[in-house]
Amino acid sequence: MIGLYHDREIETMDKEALSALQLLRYKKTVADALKTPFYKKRLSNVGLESAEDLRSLADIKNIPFTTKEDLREAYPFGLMAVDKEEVVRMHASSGTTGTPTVIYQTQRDLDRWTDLTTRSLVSVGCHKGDIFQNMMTYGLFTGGMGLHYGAEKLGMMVIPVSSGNTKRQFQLMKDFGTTVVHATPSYMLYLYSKMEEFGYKLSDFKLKKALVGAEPHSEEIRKKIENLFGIDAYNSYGLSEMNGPSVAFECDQKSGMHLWEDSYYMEIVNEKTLEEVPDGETGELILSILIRTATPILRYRTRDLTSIIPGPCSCGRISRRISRIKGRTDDMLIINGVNVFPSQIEEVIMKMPEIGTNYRIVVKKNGLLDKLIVQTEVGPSIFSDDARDMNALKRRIIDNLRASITISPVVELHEPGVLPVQEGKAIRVVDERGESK
Ligand code: DLL
Repeated sequence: MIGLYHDREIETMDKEALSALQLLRYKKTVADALKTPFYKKRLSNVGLESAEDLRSLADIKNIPFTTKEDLREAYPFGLMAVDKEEVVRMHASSGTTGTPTVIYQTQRDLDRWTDLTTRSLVSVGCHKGDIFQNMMTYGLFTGGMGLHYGAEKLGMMVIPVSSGNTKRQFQLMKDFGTTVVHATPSYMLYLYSKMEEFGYKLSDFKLKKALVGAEPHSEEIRKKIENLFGIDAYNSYGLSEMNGPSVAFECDQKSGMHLWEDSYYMEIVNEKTLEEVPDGETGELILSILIRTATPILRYRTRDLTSIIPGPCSCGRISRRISRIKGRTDDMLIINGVNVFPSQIEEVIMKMPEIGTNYRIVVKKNGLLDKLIVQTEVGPSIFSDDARDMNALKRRIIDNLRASITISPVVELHEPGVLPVQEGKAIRVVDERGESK
């Protein structure tokens, strides 16, 4: 539905007005950042002693990047830019190693984030009267609470069920006539695979939309979710350092995610040279948050690989679109010297209609060489005891994968429901090579 906006003025402002707003907000963020010991030192090293030293958006390039390690070193209070009494909420992300990174918010910071999430929900056609079942984890993770308040503000009825307890998810979906769900894409597929076992069928539900995010997924996975449930699925991107969900969100055109540029300043750089890349070229997404005073973060290296989609979107929104996240700079596997992104494997197997709803990539040492194993479930009607059928399918998967990643993996086929599932983000890659890789 083109022309449905939450805040038409901001969402459709012209380029000059947007740039002026960005500069104003960037200066304010620098002024906040200078109140923290961390940035005071960092910025004075490059001669930025006051916000007024930032004269144009071009000057942003002189600001040093901020990394996850920087945020860890600043734990717990090194990046708090307001009095502790002003802070009303914190979120944290632990990642896989050690010290968490912490983000603080004032009430005003939260209000602005909420407004963005409302905007995102409106952009995919959600409205007052929708029943919103929030299957993302509530807690220090931002996925649950992040969309919760935006949905309430829009007037949706929120079912704050959080993640897990699949049987209960079905019961709530049926009894309350859920129209919109928010979940990880892997959980949506798992949900579908369990429907029959728990005694439900699609006609029990009134589901129309799924908002999926928090983990990488291919266009094939989106299509699978849409086809299995007979609904629309929209991609939602965010990270806790930038508040959480609603950094970038697809609109109803499903042609890339609008990165809300009035609230985040984006750059896409070559991950090695750290120079900006042209539109359309893939690089690492660098983000500065423009709408938070309690924890300002400038030029954050997200490690996420994406590109700017050139040209305007037919929905009329000014914020430029980024492509689906293609991987992370740190998730590339090197298998016997060949670079492989897990997303390449997913794209190939999920295109094949025989493949079920779950898969896993395992890498092992086999003597001096690496061994790539692709374990995948097959659809319930496909799995058979006939070894010839299964071997023929394996052969086709191997051929398709070799055409894309140039190496032949070992393929293991499994019955539906056999491979492990996570309540939160899916763990798709298990690298068992240890230090020797
Ligand atoms: O995952 C925030 C979020 C919650 C986003 C709910 C969307 C929906 P973190 O736990 O800090 O925050 O993880 C952030 O997850 O840097 C990406 O690598 C990945 N990620 C998030 N959304 C997507 C997506 C939340 N749509 C990290 N596609 C990010 C691919 C995603 N990767």
